[in-house]
Amino acid sequence: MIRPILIHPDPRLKKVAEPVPAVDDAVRALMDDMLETMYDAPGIGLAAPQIGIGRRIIVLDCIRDAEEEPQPVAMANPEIVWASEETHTHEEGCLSIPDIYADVTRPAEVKVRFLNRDGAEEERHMEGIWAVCVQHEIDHLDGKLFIDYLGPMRRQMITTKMKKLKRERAKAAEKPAAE
Ligand code: GNR
Ligand code: NI
Repeated sequence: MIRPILIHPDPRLKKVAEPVPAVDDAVRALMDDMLETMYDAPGIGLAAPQIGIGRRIIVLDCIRDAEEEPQPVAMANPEIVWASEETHTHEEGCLSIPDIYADVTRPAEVKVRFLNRDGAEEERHMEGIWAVCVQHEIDHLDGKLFIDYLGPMRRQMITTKMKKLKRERAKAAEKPAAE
């Protein structure tokens, strides 16, 4: 099931998410909904708070080339257990902040420990766009957005823009165009 994605500002995007006690069928169903929602958007990652669920669950698939096999990954309770000294700057976007892009500097490589879809503990070394994406998603679980890395002026401008976008969307939903 495709779930609606929350748009910033929203108090649910600012909360620290709770760990899942175990990966059960309900968690697996949520992971599947999140992957479906992410592919539909389309995006390369999605965190549960973005669909209003305050649980530490993320999904990602950074394969963007349609010729390549998809590589869906679902993680519960992900933790960065190691980060490289070396950093990389990458232009980031967010499904909760549509059409806004900005450079963010983060560790270039990370090692992430998590529970996989089968509930087994797994560790993955990630680099390139995968490292960018997993750090962006784990930030969501801590109530953090990529615009929090920008200066206060730029962040405020983006927030104002998003409030306007939300108002316009609410209005459009209220008064659907005649068909
Ligand atoms: O789809 C997404 N693209 C993206 C591009 C650069 C850095 C991070 C991302 S994640 C984003 C989807 C999203 O908002 N996940 O939380
Ligand atoms: Ni995001």
